Amino acid sequence: MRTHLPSRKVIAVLTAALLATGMAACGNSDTGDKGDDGKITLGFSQVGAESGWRTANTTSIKEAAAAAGFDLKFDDAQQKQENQIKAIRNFIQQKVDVIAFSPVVESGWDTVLKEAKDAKIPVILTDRSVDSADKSLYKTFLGSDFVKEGRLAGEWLVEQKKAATGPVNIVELQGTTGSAPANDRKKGFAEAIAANPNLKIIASQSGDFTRAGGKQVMEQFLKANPKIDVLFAHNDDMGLGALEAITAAGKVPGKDITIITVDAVKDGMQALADGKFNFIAECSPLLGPQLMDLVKKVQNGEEVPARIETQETTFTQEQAKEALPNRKY
Ligand code: GYE
Repeated sequence: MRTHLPSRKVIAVLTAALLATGMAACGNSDTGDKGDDGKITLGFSQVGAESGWRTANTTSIKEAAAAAGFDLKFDDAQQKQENQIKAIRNFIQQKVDVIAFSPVVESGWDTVLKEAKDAKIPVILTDRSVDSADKSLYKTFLGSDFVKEGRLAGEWLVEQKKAATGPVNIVELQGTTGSAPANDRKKGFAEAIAANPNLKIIASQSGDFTRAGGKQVMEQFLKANPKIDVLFAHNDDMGLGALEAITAAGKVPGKDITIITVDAVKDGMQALADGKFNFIAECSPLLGPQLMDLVKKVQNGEEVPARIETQETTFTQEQAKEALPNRKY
């Protein structure tokens, strides 16, 4: 019987292989290793639960992550940037494979994004963007063009009021102060209505994207301004809150005051179909499937486009009546 002792060469190869395996196990995110269960771990920091849009967005993300077989670590920041920064730091510590988040405000992210980059964890922005000058701090931004939404709302109003000979008084309910959708929708709307000097924004204040905020600020607007012709609300929820204030003030929403909003969630579409709202610029919250696709690509080291824009439309009252029965959220 002959026994084969391993040659020196074979031992050297085996040792090298063992070392390589050991190294891979240490550097989870470096090597694309997916942890013990082989699943991709995604850390997601959500803004909060401030609106119907946000609830639909959270559902979309949770469902898509489950369908993709990811291990999702989900954190709700309750509309606070400090909570989001904490959550991202936790994700870094836990060595998740990919971090995705919807930044509540635009500014103040460079430090934590740099920490993720140093830890070699790719970051994807979804829904809202950041104003960081260094674009290498994140891989891509998936979301809507908020300036366009504001512009579409303004253009519709310009068309409606083209015969106006006197001043048309507009009040504006802004979204969360410092957030990309509030900044951009305000900008797009203002640019569009500049086409008609009769259209004037006489008051503009944040209602924080919530129904309660919309109601409260609209009450103040109504007290301070005897003649309000138009309300532009940066989302459906604030518009829905404002409806209560308008009705309580003895005015008919959709008739005495023209109401334009953004989002097109089910409750907003219902108000539009009922004639209480007059126009909605759509903003889609169903970002989950596209986001998971990007997570997979980024995890595999594939190149992804720097910006992916959501496809959206607008709704009149008639169009809302048609679309409502099939509206999922
Ligand atoms: O329009 C609003 C939500 O960031 C696009 O946030 C999102 C906005 C959405 O609270 O309803």
